[in-house]
Amino acid sequence: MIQFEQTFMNFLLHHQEKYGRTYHFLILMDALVSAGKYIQHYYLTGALKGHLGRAGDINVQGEEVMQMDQIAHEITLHYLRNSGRVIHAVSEESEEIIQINPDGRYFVYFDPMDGSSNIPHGLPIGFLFGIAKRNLEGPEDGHLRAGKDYIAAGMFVIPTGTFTLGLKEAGTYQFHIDETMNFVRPRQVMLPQDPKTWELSFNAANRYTYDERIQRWITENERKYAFRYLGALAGDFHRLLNNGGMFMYPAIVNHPNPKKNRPEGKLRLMYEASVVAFICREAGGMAVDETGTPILEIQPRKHHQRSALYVGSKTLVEEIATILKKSG
Ligand code: AFP
Repeated sequence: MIQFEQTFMNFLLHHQEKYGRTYHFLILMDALVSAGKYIQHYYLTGALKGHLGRAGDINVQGEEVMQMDQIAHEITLHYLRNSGRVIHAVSEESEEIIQINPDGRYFVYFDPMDGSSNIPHGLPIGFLFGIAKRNLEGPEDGHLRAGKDYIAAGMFVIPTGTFTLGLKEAGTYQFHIDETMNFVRPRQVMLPQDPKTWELSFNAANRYTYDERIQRWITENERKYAFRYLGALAGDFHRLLNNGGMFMYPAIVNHPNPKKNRPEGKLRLMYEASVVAFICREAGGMAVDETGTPILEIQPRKHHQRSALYVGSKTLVEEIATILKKSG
């Protein structure tokens, strides 16, 4: 018996109709989903084609390897340009802000291949993006938008074939890729309330480099939860959304080699922390930085700004925020 599935595009058309929205967002989303599928394809066939090595390596055909991150960046830019809807884009793979179309309607902030240490192993990586809309009431100055001003944020887990999209004040939905390369079977995701399935996710090797208050919290609480860490935010956050708990990448402030401290955190605010914070808010959770400030409230000063991140189930993140707001 054939099981007919609702496609992502059909879901989105209905969403736009229900909320009286324009077709412009559909065109932009079509571009991002096309990019997601192409990146998925390149990643799946990358080992055979020799794309999973480091840039500068020579593959079996004797050609110089183009890094997967760079391929993913080029694919995404191609589709964003083609959409005609994007004013400028910020990409993890580009030093500068990429000016695209002054008459566009949206800003897109993206990381086309997040979790690069997984690439040589063909393990899951992420393609993360946040979208903000231009000022439609008056002149647009092109300033960088805080997460609270995003209208949508999404994440592809590649090559697993899952796509998660948070829509402003309308929830978070997950889709799976099918054999025809369509994302199908929308399912609304809410973080589970019951702590029974909650997990903690952080790089345990960094544990003793965190602020003492965070170290203390870990010691007092870790036995209550299972522990999982993949090293690619999309994969770790995907688990978290379904199981609940907290992912954290705290500031590094007690490294034995002070030069290796990262008081501002490691993750990027605009296309990592704010993306998962937005998706998480729409799924009933929250996210804060090292000062306990909600990630979505942080106004970026520069496009590659970093931030510490605590994201997940509200009670856990609120507990951490209270600790961080008290002086050490
Ligand atoms: P890379 O893309 O440089 O591997 O960084 C991935 C990432 O930004 C995020 O996806 C992970 O959660 C985090 O960094 C992993 O960092 P550690 O390797 O320090 O644990």
